Amino acid sequence: MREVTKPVSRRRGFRLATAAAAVSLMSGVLMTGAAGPGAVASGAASKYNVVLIPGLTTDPFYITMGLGAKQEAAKLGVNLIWKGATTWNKSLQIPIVSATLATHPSALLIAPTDDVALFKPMDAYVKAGIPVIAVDTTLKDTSILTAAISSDNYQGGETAADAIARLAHDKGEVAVINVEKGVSTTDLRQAGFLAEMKKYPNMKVVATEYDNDSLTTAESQARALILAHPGLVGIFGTNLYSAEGAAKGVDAVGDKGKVFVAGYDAEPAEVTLLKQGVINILVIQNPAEEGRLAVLDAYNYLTGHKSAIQKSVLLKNVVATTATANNPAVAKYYYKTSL
Ligand code: T6T
Repeated sequence: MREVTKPVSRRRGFRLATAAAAVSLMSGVLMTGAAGPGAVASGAASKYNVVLIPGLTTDPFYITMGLGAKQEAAKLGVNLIWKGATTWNKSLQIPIVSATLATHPSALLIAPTDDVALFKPMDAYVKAGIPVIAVDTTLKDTSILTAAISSDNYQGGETAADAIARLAHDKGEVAVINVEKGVSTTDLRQAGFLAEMKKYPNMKVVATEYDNDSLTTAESQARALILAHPGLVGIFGTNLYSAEGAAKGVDAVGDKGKVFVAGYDAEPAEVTLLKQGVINILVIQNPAEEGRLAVLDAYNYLTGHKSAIQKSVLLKNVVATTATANNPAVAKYYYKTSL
């Protein structure tokens, strides 16, 4: 029988769960179960168990996404289960995705760590009649997805290129420190950066490194890049760990203000480096909103309001520079570190 709940509009503002929520904050487990306005009756155990599998559970980007998802779940009366690997690694994520299918959740929200390797394990849900929503990263073949929610990653890469060019007066050598190939978000950021750099005839991209999401690897790569390329004026770190590692490498060799760093994301250590002028610009995403929309899409699907779901959403980025780092309009987007 079809549910009689009304579809919940995606435009509705971001609202914190209040008294209704008996929210469990334990990692890897159920995070809510209380009813919100327009959702299941207060006190009733939710019949919807929605699983959120992030790229990794320890990354403030995904923690902030988890918070947004948790708040929306509390409002809608959905049980949210948060689980995943503690490091970025498809061979760790795939078994978690596959094992979770045996629990028969109502919906899967997932940031796939590889745009091809995760297809099969995600498709197994679809074959079992469970909707799958990609949040942050996505697949190459999106045909199995109920929805995909991300940021404008290509535009973020372009912004990073323009920022370094401006700081370096449109000339010099630059490098990219990326995560690994096959990650939809960071691949697009790199593509946007490389394409935008072509607009500057006196600038040259001399290297692209892959750090496997390791801050310490990114740091040594930055040091090595600086040694190998005396004309280096900028590094683009395509995600949180790449950016923070790049900045630490630049700082360690005393090249702050000589090698400009454009980074992605905004966890506390990055924000400190931004304020110190080691990182010059951060492209910040809105992971809380991504999490909120993913839960909402799942809810609308499960309650028979599929027409309220937008198949593909790209959220706008926010840019922070050393000059604007303390501006509350920017600072409100800084990431959280605990659920
Ligand atoms: O930049 C985010 C996310 O968007 C990306 O897909 C993977 O890296 C982060 O989680 C930051 O570490």
